[in-house]
Amino acid sequence: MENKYSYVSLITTNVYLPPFITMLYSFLQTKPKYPMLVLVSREISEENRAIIKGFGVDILEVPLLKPAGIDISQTNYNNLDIPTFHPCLSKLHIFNLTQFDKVIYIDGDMLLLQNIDELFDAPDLSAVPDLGWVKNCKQFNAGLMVVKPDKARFQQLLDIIQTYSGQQSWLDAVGNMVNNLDDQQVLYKLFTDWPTKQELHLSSVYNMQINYLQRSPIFPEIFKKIKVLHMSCSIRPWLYETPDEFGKDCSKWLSFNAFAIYNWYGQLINGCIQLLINLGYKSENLKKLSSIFY
Ligand SMILES: [Mn+2]
Repeated sequence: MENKYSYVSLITTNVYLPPFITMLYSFLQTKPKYPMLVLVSREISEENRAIIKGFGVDILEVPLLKPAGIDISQTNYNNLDIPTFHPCLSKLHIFNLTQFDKVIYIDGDMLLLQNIDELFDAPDLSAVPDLGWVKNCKQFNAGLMVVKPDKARFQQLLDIIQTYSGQQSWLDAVGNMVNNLDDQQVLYKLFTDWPTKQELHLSSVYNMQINYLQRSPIFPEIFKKIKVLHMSCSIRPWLYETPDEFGKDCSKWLSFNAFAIYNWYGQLINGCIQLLINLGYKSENLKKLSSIFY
């Protein structure tokens, strides 16, 4: 019998639709051999679900995964200023999708530049080592993951959320004190031996984080090889009203290389926002997005 494979992504707030649709559009441009399933939380409006489905993908509603102690009935999930609320934890639902033999998870802030169907041949828990955020950290970046869903493992991840959610801060995988319970922190607690499993370490072309590019001496050669670009830092082009405003913030810390790519991505997103508005998308306060990192 043929294996059941699917790409999966996640959206939990309506304001995240523009970058999400930009990812989806770029994904479909690569002519993937397998379908995409979009996980949505109940906060995603009917109108926005219809827009997502209009791209020919399936959607599946999932409950939000969150640290303990938050009253769901009192929470406005589009208000991302709640410090203890971490929508990215809901990404862990991918481990529960046992209707599939294997899934490839893709973050909504990614851009697909080339087809990546070959990753379905990669082993369970393949991902790209995350060398950017902490020196010598050999753990993975959870923006793109190859996962074989497994209910027992999903339960283990839920248990970890429960265990750590009551705490103010704890030691992360490399010994730093952190106070945010995000998807990566939870995954690192379970997959502690990942750094030593070389066979799971994918090439960085499958998850090239934008802030790495400014340090790359071989740019632009490497850009031609990149398959998936990850806008994984705090400057998000869609948060700015004008290119000038955006440029001012970028020039503080991004190299010209990264700025050029960011600017190009910003224009792509703006095009998608226009398309979405034509499809009936209500433009909300995009600046609310600044605290989302998935
Ligand atoms: Mn991301």
